Amino acid sequence: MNRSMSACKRLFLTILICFSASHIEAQDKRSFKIFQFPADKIPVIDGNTADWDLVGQEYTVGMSELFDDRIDSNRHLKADPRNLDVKVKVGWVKGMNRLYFLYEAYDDYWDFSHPDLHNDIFEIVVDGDQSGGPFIAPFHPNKTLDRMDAYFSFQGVHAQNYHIFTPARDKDWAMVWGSQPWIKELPYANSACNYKFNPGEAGRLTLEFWITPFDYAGPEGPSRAVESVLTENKNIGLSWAVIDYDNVNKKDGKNNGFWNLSKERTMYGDATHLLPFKLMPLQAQYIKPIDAKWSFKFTDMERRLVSFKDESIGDIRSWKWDFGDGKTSSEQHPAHAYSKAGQYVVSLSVEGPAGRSRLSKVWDVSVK
Ligand SMILES: [Ca+2]
Ligand SMILES: [Ca+2]
Ligand SMILES: [Ca+2]
Repeated sequence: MNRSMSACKRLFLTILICFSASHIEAQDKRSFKIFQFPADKIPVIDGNTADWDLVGQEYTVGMSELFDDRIDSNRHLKADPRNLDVKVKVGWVKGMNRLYFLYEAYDDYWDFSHPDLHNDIFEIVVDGDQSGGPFIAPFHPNKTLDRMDAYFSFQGVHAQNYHIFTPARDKDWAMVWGSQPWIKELPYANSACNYKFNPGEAGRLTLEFWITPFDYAGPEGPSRAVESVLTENKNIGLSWAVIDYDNVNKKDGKNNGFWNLSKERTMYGDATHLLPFKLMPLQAQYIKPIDAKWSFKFTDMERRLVSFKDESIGDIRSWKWDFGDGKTSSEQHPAHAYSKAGQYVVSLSVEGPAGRSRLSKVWDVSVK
């Protein structure tokens, strides 16, 4: 009796271990990187790729990462570069809530003469704060809700889907699949495309664009919208799909290929299935070895009390603050009370093995 119980237990444990192992294996552990452009090397949106030359190969996402999910999302079909070959790079600039993309593609048949969705498409889905969850009307948790009510209150509101036409001829550059088409216009997005082929021909296409991800983007327009704040080392949720149409006369509306970065087809409407993309720091060659930086806050305007924060870059051994009123400090993050109202020139000088650096700000610190 005892022996059979323990055999039973062992069998149960084995099954449990096998089940959890296969479950873990099924999880998609991939993550990707977003290149940080230095502020003086922001790409110009002109379809010319030269300003992406500084982005290393480790940032390129190619066909080997994509799944043709018309067949089976767990089967990794081998892409045929004679039919379709795409490379994508993603970038950002610290201080701006924009995602830059470079999309370079070869297609044996560029399908773009129809005015509707029958068009070669680069589809991107972004969830800037990784809120996750469904974001299109058919996936709304309340199935009794009127479909158009769900569309306006929900679709694209906390994560966004762009169908970008490659190329767009006699057509707007993208379809925002949601109730906020204003997000594809300046100052929230911009794009440029470069190609030399006619409909039905083979060739290469370059698409360069940026978008602004939103934590809230409603149908009423930008007045109440909330941009996703992009900060260094943060992950955002992102995925894309390449929809390849290779026959202008195809009447059934079906595409010839649907290559998805996420293994989950429904990433197009459920942000849970997006993949983490990390907003990378600047590469070392774009950072000065020592660079004085600082910020300040009014702690108490009545007492003219200001707190200063050192944000200098590099190995720093000493700090010298000049508050502009004849007083100084050698603390890293000092607080200072001004005795008189006025506009002050404040400077921070820092020193370390790499040398010295000073940053002064003229009249930013003004107290009354
Ligand atoms: Ca460019
Ligand atoms: Ca093709
Ligand atoms: Ca095509």
